[in-house]
Amino acid sequence: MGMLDISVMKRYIRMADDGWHQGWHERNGGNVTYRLTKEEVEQMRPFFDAQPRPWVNMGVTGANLAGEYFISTGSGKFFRNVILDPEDSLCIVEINEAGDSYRIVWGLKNGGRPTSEFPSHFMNHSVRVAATNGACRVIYHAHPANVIALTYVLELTDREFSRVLWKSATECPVVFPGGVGVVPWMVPGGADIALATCEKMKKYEAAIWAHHGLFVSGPDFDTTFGLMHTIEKSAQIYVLAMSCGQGIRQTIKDDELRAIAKEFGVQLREEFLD
Ligand code: 2HA
Ligand code: ZN
Repeated sequence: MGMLDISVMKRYIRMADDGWHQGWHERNGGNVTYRLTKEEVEQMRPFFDAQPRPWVNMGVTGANLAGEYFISTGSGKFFRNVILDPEDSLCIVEINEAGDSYRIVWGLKNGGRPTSEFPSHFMNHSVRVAATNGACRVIYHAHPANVIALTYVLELTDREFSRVLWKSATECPVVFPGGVGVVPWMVPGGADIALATCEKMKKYEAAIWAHHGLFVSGPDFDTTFGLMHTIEKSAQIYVLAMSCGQGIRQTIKDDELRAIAKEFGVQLREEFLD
């Protein structure tokens, strides 16, 4: 029995590998963080380093995440390599009591630090934990090609993207009835994109980063990966349909979206409907 035999670690690694196989993680693209439950932390504690690494101030504060632990991909690490050597690619970090610093307690055995987007992930965990009464555990960022392609041709508004995605596959309004947010192009890795994403994630479970990728959240790996997958597949269908060269001849009508919502008992964001 070791760290890599623990169920949550296996499921985290499988998600990273699934993302690689989907083609969403060229080179070191993308990152994923998972907020461990108290029980999972206790399962893992025997395998933590005898000496944790020094505290690192994040420049952002999430008071509701004080004392939490996260699994994170490492900065500059490739999703493709996670399955080969998790202890080189991943780390577990502990958050201090002020909620403004982390320290590595396991992993990144050859050195390194958590993902360059860790401040973004951390702040978005803080926002989503508040928005979901503590249910949110996963923040996942990837570079799915069809979603990115649409940011070159659609109007960069929450309404436009939500409508196109809802109408490009019938299950979409059921999977993300709240719609998706759109963040304009920004420099990655900094505080500005973190703050802009947080503003969207107060309302939505997913935010598109123009000309860059997609940022999603959820309570577990299956739901979060499934949300990324569903949004990207819907974008792919729209791209395929437009690629036929004659435009969209027919699509799901707004009242049909309302009918789906009624049947499946979900609340669509009404302001996005005509
Ligand atoms: O990890 O995807 O946005 C590399 C990135 C940064
Ligand atoms: Zn990225």
